Amino acid sequence: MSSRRDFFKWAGVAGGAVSSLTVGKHALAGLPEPVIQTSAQTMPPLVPDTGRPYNPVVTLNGWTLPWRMNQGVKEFHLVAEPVVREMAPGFSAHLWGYNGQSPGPTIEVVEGDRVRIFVTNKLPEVTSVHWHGQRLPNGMDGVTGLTQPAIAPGKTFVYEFEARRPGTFMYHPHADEMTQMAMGLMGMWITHPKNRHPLISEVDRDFCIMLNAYDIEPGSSTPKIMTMLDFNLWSWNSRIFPGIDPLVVRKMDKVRIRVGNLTMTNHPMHLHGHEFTVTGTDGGPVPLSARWPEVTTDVAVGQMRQLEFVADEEGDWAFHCHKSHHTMNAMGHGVPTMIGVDHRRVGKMISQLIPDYMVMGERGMHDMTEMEMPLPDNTAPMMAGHGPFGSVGMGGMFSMLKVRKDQPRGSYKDPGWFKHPPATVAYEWAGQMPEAKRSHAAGQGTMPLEHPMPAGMQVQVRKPTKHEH
Ligand SMILES: [Cu+2]
Repeated sequence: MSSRRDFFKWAGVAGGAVSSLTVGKHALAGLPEPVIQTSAQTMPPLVPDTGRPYNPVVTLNGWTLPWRMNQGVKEFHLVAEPVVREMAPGFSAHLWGYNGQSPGPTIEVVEGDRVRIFVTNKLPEVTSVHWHGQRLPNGMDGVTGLTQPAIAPGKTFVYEFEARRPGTFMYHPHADEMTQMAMGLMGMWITHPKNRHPLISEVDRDFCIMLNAYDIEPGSSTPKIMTMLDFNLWSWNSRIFPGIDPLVVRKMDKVRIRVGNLTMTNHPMHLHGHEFTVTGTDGGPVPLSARWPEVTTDVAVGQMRQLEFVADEEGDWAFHCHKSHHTMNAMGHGVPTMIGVDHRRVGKMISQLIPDYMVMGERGMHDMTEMEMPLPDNTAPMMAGHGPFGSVGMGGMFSMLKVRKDQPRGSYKDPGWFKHPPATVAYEWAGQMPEAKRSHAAGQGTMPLEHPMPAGMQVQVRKPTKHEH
């Protein structure tokens, strides 16, 4: 639900887009009242009704912060506060965020805008806001102790600077960062170019994804803040699949996806069915001569990347981090590999002692996606998400690019599952299975070993069960 306060007047919904706001003159002398948003739904783009028109971004399962114009200055009010974030249906986390949500709302401005941001601290400890990647006066950079005093609980600070260069940015605290970022305190910032820019294309759809990660013990709801590497929830905008909305586009739309990474590791972002180009990084637009096509691009910690492509293939295309552990939800890692182990007998013995005991993993882990295993309350299933052909077996940093030729222009409504044309879906072979033939080259490498291994020697490899630092 969003609270609409007196001097933020939403100018109505038109064509799936919300117009930005106009503000009563009497209030301009004071602090703008904060706008709060607690719904985990993707909010329609906030179309500006002042200044240079631009095609606004869509933050998946998030929203854009309304502003007011005050004598030529764009004013925003951020409130750092504890929030409850539904990370997926049936699983909510107690996080820290801004204006009711983690991550905080996306801030969207135009190059050359004079911006004033009021930051109120409703956290139990000091904070500050660093405007990651921006050109600004040193004293506005938001590093506690270095460029400003800390914002004490209950206090409000004012940041003011000109949005000097266009691009994708982030904002996050620079005070007890380990705690505050582990708790979800972060957001994205988009600066649109002032004029047509030779290196920044105009696109039909412009999506924002903040990569973040949490360590929340199954059955609990507050992240462990001391975790350095072994996070168990890998999220986009503090949501995990199947809680992440699809990226819905119309066929032949030019699409931009902006990704920022504030986790503790890198994420190779992989798109199916299309090639994209990285058109922008933290430092700004990439020169045309330095661009190349890719299907996976790594986004390292603290980086921002802009991926662009024309969505010219219809379908439901997976889009995900390619680290396979990052497309799973809360799980313990101290589990040995059980593939090939027949432990039916021991399973039977244990279940006499523990009736709910379940043998798992002896055929791989896909069974986990279909088992109705009893989970503690407030726990996301490890791999889930139901597709048209059964369980998708994914969690974490996973969603879909849904390309449809009949998707209305500007509509982000989920069109449902793709209807595949006849004879275009992988199918089961129903004929005879021929005998396997041995390759003639078997056993005759081009570089034969001088002392060949004794016949029948086998090596067993087991993944370590603990991360060693
Ligand atoms: Cu990842």
